[in-house]
Amino acid sequence: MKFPSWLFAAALGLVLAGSLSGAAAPRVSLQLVAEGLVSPVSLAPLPDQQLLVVDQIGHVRLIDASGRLAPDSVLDWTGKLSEINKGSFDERGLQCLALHPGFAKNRRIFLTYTGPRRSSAPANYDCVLRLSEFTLPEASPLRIDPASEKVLLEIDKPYFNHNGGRIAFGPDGLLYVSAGDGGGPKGCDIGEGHAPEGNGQNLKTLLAKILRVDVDQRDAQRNTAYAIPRDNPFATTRDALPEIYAYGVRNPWSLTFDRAGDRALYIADVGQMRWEEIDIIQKGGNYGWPLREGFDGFNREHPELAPTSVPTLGLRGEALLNPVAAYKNASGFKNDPEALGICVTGGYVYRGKAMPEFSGNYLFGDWSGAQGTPQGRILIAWRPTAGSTPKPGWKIEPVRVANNHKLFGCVCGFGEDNNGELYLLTNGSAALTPGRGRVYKLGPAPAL
Ligand SMILES: [Ca+2]
Repeated sequence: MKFPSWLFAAALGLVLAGSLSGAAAPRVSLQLVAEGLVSPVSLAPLPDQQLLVVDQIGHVRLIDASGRLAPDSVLDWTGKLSEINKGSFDERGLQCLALHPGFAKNRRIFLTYTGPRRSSAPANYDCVLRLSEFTLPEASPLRIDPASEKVLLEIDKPYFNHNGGRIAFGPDGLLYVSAGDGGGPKGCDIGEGHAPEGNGQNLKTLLAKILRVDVDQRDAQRNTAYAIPRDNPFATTRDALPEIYAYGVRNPWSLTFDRAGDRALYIADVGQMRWEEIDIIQKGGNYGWPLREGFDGFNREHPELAPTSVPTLGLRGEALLNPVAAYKNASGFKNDPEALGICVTGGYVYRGKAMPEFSGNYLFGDWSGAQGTPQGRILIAWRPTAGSTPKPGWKIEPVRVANNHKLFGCVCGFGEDNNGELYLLTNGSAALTPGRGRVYKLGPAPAL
C-alpha cells in the first residue's frame, strides 16, 4: 500500500490549519461536580442518573442524583491492588468500570485493576492486569459485593506502566478491553516481557492489543469465564491468541464507542515522545506500534530522533493502519507551538445537547499539556467534512475553558452520562496526592 502523502501533510498541518481557519477558538465551561478524590480515572452512569466514579487508588464512589459525592465508597478495593506509589506518579490501581448492557436487570459490573504479581509470572514481573466482574445489589446504600468478584481475564505485566485496561461494551453486546504494551523504563516496547519485534506486533501476547470477549458465555474447552466471539479475527488462527480484535497499540488510555452515527470504536493511544494519536479501531487492524507512531515511522533505538522511513506493512504483509488524527508531543518537539501536550487522554464523540457545536466530533484531552507544571488541556478533533477538497484529515484544536476553573493539574479521563453529556476527571497534580482529584461537567461557554 502506498503511503498517502496528503495524510502525513494533514497531520503536520493539524494545528496550523486550525489556528489559521479564522474561526473563534472553541470554548467550554466547567461545572465542579465533586472534589476530594485522588485520581478519578473512569465514570459510568447508573440507569437512575447517579454516577459511579472510579478513583485510581482503589475506591469506587457514588455521585447521587443531586450531585453530592457520597462519603462512603461503593467498593473499597484498596486491599486487593498491587503496590501503588502513593504521593508520587503511578499508573497502577483501578483502571476502568463498565456496566453490562443488561445492567438494569442483571446488575452486573465489570472492573479492571492491577493486582499483585501472580506466582505463576516471572519473579521480576511487576503486577497483573485483571478484568473482574462484580454484582451491585439493588439496595440502599449502594454497595458492590466484594465477595461477588469473578475473575475473567488476567494479563501479567512486566512493568508498572502502560496498563491500558480500558473497557467498554460495543453495540454488539461484546466487551472490548485495551491492554498496553507492558511498559518499561525505556518505553519503545523493549525490555523484559517484550517480544523482539515488540509486543505490538506479536500475536501470541495479549499485551499491546485491543481484545474482544463475550462475557455472557463460558468456554468450557478453554476453561475461561468468557467465550471467544466466532468472528474474532484470530478466532481460529494458529499462533495467535483468539481474544485479539486489533493490535499494534502502545498504551490505549481510553476505549469508547460513538453512541450514535456509525457506532465506531475510538481509542487514544499514548505515544512515546513524538506523536499522540486517536484511532478508529477496525476488526483485525494493525495500528503499527512499535513500527510506527502516529502517521510517522518510529526509531526504537533513538525514539527522540525523526525516523528516516515510514513502514507501511506489518510482519505478515498486512497494511499498517493510520490514526485518524495525531498531534505533536512536546517531549519530542520542544518549544514547538504545534505540540499540544505530552500524553493523550481519550474522550468521547460528543452526542449530548448542551454543546451543539461539538456534536459528532471527538472531545478529549492531554494529561499534562507540557513538561514541568502540569496543566492539562481539553482538545477537540473535528470530523472531516464529506466532499471537501483536498481530502482533509481530522483537525485537532485546543478547547479553551471559559470560566474560572483553570486546569491546574492533569486530565485523568472523561466520562459520559446517559444523556451523552461529558465529564472531565482531573487530578490537581501528577502524583497520587490525596484530596486533589475532581470531577467537572462540561457545558457551553457563556457568549463572548
Ligand atoms: Ca499507531
